[in-house]
Amino acid sequence: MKRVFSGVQPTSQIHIGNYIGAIKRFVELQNDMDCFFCIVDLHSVTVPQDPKELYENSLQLAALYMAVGLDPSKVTLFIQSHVPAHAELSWLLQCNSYMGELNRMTQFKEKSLGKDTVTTGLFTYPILMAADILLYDTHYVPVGNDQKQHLELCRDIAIRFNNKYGESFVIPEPLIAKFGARIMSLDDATKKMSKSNENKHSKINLLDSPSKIKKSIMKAVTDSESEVRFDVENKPGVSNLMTIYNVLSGMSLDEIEGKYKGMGYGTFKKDLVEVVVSALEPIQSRYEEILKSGEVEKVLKEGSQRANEVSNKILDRVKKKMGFVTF
Ligand code: AQP
Repeated sequence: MKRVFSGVQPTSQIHIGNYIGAIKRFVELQNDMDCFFCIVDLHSVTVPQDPKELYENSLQLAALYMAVGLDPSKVTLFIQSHVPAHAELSWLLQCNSYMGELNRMTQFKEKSLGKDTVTTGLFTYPILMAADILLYDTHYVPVGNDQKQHLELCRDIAIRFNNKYGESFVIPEPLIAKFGARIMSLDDATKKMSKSNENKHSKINLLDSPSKIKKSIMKAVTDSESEVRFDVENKPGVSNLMTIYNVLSGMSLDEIEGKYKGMGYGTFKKDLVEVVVSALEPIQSRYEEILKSGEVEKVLKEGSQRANEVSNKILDRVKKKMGFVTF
């Protein structure tokens, strides 16, 4: 069975960009692949976190993973910091990668822009991500489009390591959807929907109430025309809303265009509210049930046990190749 690894940071609330670009796809893969899905808490502390919020967000994300349909009897769900091999392999890979490579990472440039100081962790973040993936002999990594460059770096590091020390790592392939891999911000369709955007109406979180969803969609930027038409270049706002509509309802773009021909944006947006609310309602009620059931802790403990078993073997293999004494 091919292996899949991916992770989400327990930072702030999870939005529909994270869902459509990554988490929804995790659910689609769980029946056919050996999947490891991680709450990447070590990544989240590359920028300041309130300890209480980090704790709560980590458990909430585990409950959300299950609420969207990830079945713990099929997939391994775990918290990154419960598997020390991630940090250890990250160090070994840091000693086999170069400043120049990291200097080229656009996410670091964006996240450090305008800041007086940034942590070294933010700079070396992509190496930790490479360690996460390579530790599980991963074949496929489902991620949003913003992670493409990090995945390329991961592959470069693995290929170079294999050439230097002999076959050590499986070379992973990114799984980036052709459609929905970059959901844009509702207040500025030229930027990706982002957790860190301070405007709460720039995004729809998975746990948002119907009235908040309605407000955010009704406020979403469109353009001065009134035609519901998919044209990313000239109509980025409308095209983004159509993408969300398409992915959450299953209706094709042609069908959406046909349905709203001559009707303007008002009706289209009102229906989109319905589409989003009905897609999120079952997730939200299941989320509440899971939180009450107390099963999150048990799932995470079992997940970390399996993740430790699998990753320790691979770490051992890598350390032997590098010449570390192992017994
Ligand atoms: N807008 C997006 N569209 C599609 N996919 C997205 N992802 C993130 N934003 C979008 C994908 O979600 C997965 C988990 O992301 P993360 O928790 O590691 O992400 P993040 O990139 O920190 O999330 P944000 O919202 O983008 O946070 P900030 O505000 O810090 O920039 C990944 O697979 C990611 O590609």
